[in-house]
Amino acid sequence: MFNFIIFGPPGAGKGTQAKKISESFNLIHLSTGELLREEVSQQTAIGQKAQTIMATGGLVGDNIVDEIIRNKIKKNGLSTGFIFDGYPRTISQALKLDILLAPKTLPLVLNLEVSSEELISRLKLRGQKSGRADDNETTVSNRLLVYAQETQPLLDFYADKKRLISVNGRDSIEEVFKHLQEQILKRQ
Ligand code: B4P
Repeated sequence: MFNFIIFGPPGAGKGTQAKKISESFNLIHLSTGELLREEVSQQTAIGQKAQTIMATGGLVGDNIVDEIIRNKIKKNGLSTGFIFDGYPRTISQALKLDILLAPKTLPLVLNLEVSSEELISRLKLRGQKSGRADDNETTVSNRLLVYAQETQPLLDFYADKKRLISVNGRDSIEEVFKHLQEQILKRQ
């Protein structure tokens, strides 16, 4: 059984690819962005805390996100693999995830590489189509900044542990998926 993390900056295509990978390899797709948006739409206590942070492009507190993930892992058990999407986003979250998973099932990281110009244009387009509140120009530039400061350091963290695989995320959705599939199959 294998676990994977789909990794990359905002708009890299994590959600898009995680959905395809989960269907193709029978993995449970856990997107912290999606789970947090659900909390916001239901206006739970967590959702109320997360709402303003997400709208400004910041990161929701580690404790909140770790708790959400811990509950989901507990509920599903470890017998089916997971694809974690948008999690971990900080070193603290990454350390916590390694503790939650059994040593032999530590996740491999699939990193999508996309230029900032491409990310901005994709998110602008998505903002126009879906109306997602955090896909406006001001929030997107803050999300990219937060990514560079808080999340990008995870690339070295996982590279040092020999658990990082990088793929060109600028190609078409199907091309990117094909390259990810090849990488996953090599390891199964
Ligand atoms: P997320 O929901 O994770 O948002 P994202 O990074 O923008 O999504 P993604 O990279 O999945 O982009 P997508 O596939 O949709 O997070 C939202 C917010 O939640 C964060 O800002 C933060 O506040 C909070 N949060 C989430 N997780 C957290 C955590 N662990 N800790 C703290 N806070 C957390 O792709 C984007 C667009 O590009 C789509 O429109 C898609 O159609 C298009 N696209 C995708 N691939 C393409 C390709 N190959 N070519 C052309 N277009 C493509």
